[in-house]
Amino acid sequence: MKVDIVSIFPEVFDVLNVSLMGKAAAQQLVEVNVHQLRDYAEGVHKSVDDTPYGGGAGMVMTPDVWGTALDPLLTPESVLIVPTPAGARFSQQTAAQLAGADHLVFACGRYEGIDQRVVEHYSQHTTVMELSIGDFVINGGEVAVLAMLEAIVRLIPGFMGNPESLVEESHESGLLEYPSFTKPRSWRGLEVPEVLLSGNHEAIRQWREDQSRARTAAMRPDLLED
Ligand code: JEK
Repeated sequence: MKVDIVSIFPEVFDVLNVSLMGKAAAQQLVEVNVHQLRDYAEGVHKSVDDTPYGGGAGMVMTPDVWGTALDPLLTPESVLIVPTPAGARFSQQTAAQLAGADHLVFACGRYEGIDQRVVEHYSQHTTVMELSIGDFVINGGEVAVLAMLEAIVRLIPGFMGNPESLVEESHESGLLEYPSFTKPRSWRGLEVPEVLLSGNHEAIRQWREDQSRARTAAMRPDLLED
């Protein structure tokens, strides 16, 4: 998979060279290229934003600079992803879908976001997805891209030779995870639940299912509504 990221803060993505993404790159499963949007801006000020038509607070990123940056990156096979608080919710299902793509391009906005004509224009040429990582507001697309990419890359077939945990994930029925325990058996007066030491695999499976249901009811009752 090839990934291009366009941002006015490309140094944010230095973090991709560590841990998870670093291993994916070493295995040559993913190749990430980060581009400075300002390199495509004109004039001495290299301005990338302007005041919003219709008025209102803040600035909007101009379509011309985004067009100049994105034109050479996009082909009809690319998927253009635009993080925005007004996007569809990015989910595990979205991550699994995008893990099968050959080329992802992420357009990281700042300020109040990107002139909507950028999405309108590229929708005529490629698949464009406006995505949000959750119902809260952050200052730009960069951190959203880091979260999405980490979720996507760990699902690429062959990543870290780790099919087992992914098989378990695919079996999950929309419930929250059961709690996990490791050594020591006793820690600061707190014991590991007895059933996990029993060796009774059916009892363990049943206990974990009960824990998942109870935890989902307490933390995420919305997941049980159907
Ligand atoms: C991309 C710029 C910042 C801040 C104005 C007015 C109510 C806010 C854009 N889950 C997510 N949250 N935030 C983002 C995200 C934020 C971004 C950009 C993604 C580019 N910003 C910003 C304020 C406003 N809005 C109406 C909401 C817009 C995100 C994702 N993914």
